Amino acid sequence: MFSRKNLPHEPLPLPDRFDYSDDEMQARAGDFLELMKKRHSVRDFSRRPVPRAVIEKAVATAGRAPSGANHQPWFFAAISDPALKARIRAEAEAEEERFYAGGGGDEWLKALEPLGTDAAKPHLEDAPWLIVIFAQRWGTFDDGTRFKNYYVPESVGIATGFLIAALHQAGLSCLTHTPNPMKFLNGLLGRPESEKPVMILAVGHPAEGATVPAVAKMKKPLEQILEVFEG
Ligand code: IYR
Repeated sequence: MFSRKNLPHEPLPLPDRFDYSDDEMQARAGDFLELMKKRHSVRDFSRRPVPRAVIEKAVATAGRAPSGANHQPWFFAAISDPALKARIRAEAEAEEERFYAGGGGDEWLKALEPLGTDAAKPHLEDAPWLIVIFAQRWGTFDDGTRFKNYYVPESVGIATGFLIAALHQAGLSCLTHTPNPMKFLNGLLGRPESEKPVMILAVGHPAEGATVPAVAKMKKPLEQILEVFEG
């Protein structure tokens, strides 16, 4: 996509513009908050399939996120192939077993107690889609030479937020999953050394009887996450 040739700065008129009244803005902000309040991380997935086109739209949404120097330092691998999901599960569970056997350290394991998680990750096969998110630590020009990316974790984090919101808007649930280390995903998915796997997102419909841990409902109140310095 990028070439060594200099791209001049070319200002274009803002292509899209919204012009809501203050009341409309208030209503829309409230509607979106209500929608996002209904997002819950789900650990038990139904095997109901999800059309590929929905996943493609959600990933396209993620690709609209802002990024450092607009380098878009992300790559997504979407997997519905059962054999590949099974291999990812096996590798992830092997890492998780080490983690839960003590590798994670006492403090971390204690912090996870309220979530009720353990090394078993059946969702990696039950969920119809796994989306693996890679961060591109550096990019490569058309001529094969490297260029730097900037604010990579921030950019990929924002894109992942867009992705999760887009999946939720489509009526799907997901679980962010981060086996540690995740290097095995480069091998399984044929991704280059320049890319660091940052997360596996299991995506689908919740299973009948899916639960959420009570602790997940405890969100910090606005007063604890916002201080306003009004003029
Ligand atoms: N990767 C492990 C452990 C884990 C870590 C955090 I931080 C969580 O919020 C949840 C789990 C696992 O997926 O079980």
